[in-house]
Amino acid sequence: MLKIWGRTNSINVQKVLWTCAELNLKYDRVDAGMQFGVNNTPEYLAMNPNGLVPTIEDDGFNLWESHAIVRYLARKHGAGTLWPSDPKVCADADRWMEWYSTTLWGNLRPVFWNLVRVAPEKRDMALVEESRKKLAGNFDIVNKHLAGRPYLAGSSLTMGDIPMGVAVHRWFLLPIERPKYPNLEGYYERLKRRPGFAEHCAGPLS
Ligand SMILES: N[C@@H](CCC(=O)N[C@@H](CS)C(=O)NCC(=O)O)C(=O)O
Repeated sequence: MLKIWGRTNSINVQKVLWTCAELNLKYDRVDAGMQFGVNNTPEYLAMNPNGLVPTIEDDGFNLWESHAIVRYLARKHGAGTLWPSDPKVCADADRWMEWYSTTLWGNLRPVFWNLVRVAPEKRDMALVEESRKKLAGNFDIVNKHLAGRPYLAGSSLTMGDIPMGVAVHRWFLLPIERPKYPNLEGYYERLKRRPGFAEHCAGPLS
C-alpha cells in the first residue's frame, strides 16, 4: 500500500493527502516532521536527503517534492481527471503548479511563517507587509484568470488546483488586509465543498 510520511498541518503534505482523497487512494501515513521528528533519522534521510516532508513509498519507489508526488499520483491514477488527457489542458494545469513554486509561495511563505509560526516579538513585519502586497498582486492574476471558469484549467478540478487550493485557504485565513476578489472567493467556496479538501486542507493554520 502507498505510504506517506508527513505531519498533517504541513502545506506540502496536505497537497498529497488531498490528491489521494480525490483519487480514492488508500494509504498508510506516518507522522513526521517538526514535533514528531522521524525526518532526521538515518532511515528517513536515506529516502529523502533533504529531511523534509512529504515523502512517499509506492511499490518500493520513493519520491519526495510535493508537486512531483501530486503529478506522479495524478498521472498513475487520475488520467482524464486530475491528469487531463488533452496535452494543452494538462500543460495549463501544470503551469499553475510551476507558478505556485516560482512566484506565489515565495510571497506567501513569509506572511504565513511570521504570522503563524513566529512569536509576535520576533516577527519581521516589514517583510510581512512587502510580501502581503506582492501576494495581493499574485492573487489578482488568479482572480482574473478564474473569470468564467470554475477551476484553473477549465470546467473540472485538475492537479493544478491542488497547490493553489492550499495556498488560497491560507490567504483567506491569515489575519491580513486583502483586496476583494470575487472569483477567488467563489473558487475557495467550491473547493471547501470537496470532501478531500474539507478533510485535509481546510483546518485552522498551525
Ligand atoms: N519543496 C518541498 C518542500 C518540503 C518542505 O519544506 N516541507 C516542510 C513542511 S511544509 C518540512 O519538512 N519542514 C520541516 C519539518 O516539518 O520538520 C516540497 O514541496 O515537498
